[in-house]
Order: sequence, then C-alpha cells, then structure tokens
Amino acid sequence: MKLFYSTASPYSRKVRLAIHFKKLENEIEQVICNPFVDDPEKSHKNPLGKVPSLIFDDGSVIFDSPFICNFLDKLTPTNQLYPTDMSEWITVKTAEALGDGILDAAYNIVMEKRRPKEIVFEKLIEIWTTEIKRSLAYAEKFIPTLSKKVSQAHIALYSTLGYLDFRLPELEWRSRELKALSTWFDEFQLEHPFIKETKPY
Ligand SMILES: N[C@@H](CCC(=O)N[C@@H](CS)C(=O)NCC(=O)O)C(=O)O
Repeated sequence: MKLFYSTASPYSRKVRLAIHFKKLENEIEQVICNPFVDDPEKSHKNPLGKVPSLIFDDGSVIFDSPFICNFLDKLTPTNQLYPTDMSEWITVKTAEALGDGILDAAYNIVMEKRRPKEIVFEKLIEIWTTEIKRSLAYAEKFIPTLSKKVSQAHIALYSTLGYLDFRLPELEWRSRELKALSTWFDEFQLEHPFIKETKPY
C-alpha cells in the first residue's frame, strides 16, 4: 500500500500518526505529493483532488482521513484506535469530529487568506474563527475525560492543535483559558517523541 500525503497537510498527519501507532510503517510506503500541483491520475488518485489517499496494490484507492484511519485500525489489533465499547467509542468519535471540524474551519481560513486581498471575505473568517474558539473551549472541558491510552481522539486533537500552531499562530490558542488543552498537547508530544517528526512544514 502507498499513502500519498503532503507535509503541510494536517489531515495527512493524522493518517501518518495512525500508521505509527498501529505499527504499520513496514506495510505502507509514504509518498509526498502536492495536491495543488500534481496530476491525481499520476499520483494520489483521489478524484476529489485531495490528500491523504491510500492506494492499494491493485490500484484501488480510499480517501478522506477518518475513513483511512478507521481502515488502518481494522488492519491489525495492535493499539486499537477506535474502541469497541460504545461509550468509549462515542467519546473518541466526538473528539475526532471536534478535531476535524476545527481543522476544516482553520483550513478554510488559510485558503480564504490566500485570495487576493480585495476579495478576501473577512466576515467568513470571523465566523470560522468564532467556531474554532468555541470548539477549543469545548475541547478544554473534554480533554480530562480522555483516557491515557492513545486513540483516534488523541491523534485528531493533536494534529489539529499542531496545525493551528503552524498556520494560524495569530489565534494564540495556548491562552490561559485553554490550560488543560495546552498542557495535554505538550505532555502528549513529550510522551511520544516520534510525533514531532510529522510536524507540518
Ligand atoms: N476531508 C478530507 C480533507 C482533505 C484535504 O482538504 N486535504 C487538503 C490538504 S490539507 C488538500 O488536499 N487540498 C487540495 C485541494 O483542496 O485541492 C480529509 O479528511 O482527508
């Protein structure tokens, strides 16, 4: 199998972290591509034009990071990322949806800011920023309920916060009101030094 990813993509980072925690590095070759430049037919094969995408040896492809992470989790019982217990599963899926939703809003802001200055829609940026702040406040209350055992919740929230540091430092998400979240983030990367290797650039 081949994972097509871009080094700046937070969605790709989630999958790369899932590969690491599932110990699937030897099964999956990781290939860098630029979804804005590369021809999908010749590279990532995702008709939506986005990374990450996972290509099987027979040439078929799956895309969308939650789907790929879920698939990887089913490949091996090592370090289960999505719990089978219903209430734990709901916690993990909620955190994943929260992390991915913040990412979508952050990614929208980044894209909007790339438009020529005269046509940037500031009101939309304001709306997405409010959504991010509200969701971070939600995550702040949520984070103490996460178990120590690494799950997709950890991967999604960590990748999202890393992306905010990378692309939207002006948001200053590490404010005093988000003490639990910022402490969790710092501790998580200390406990798992590998994850810094996937830092976006
Ligand atoms: N929902 C998708 C989002 C993927 C996505 O938007 N990837 C960005 C890179 S961060 C991309 O490939 N953008 C290229 C484009 O939109 O043309 C997922 O979770 O995988």
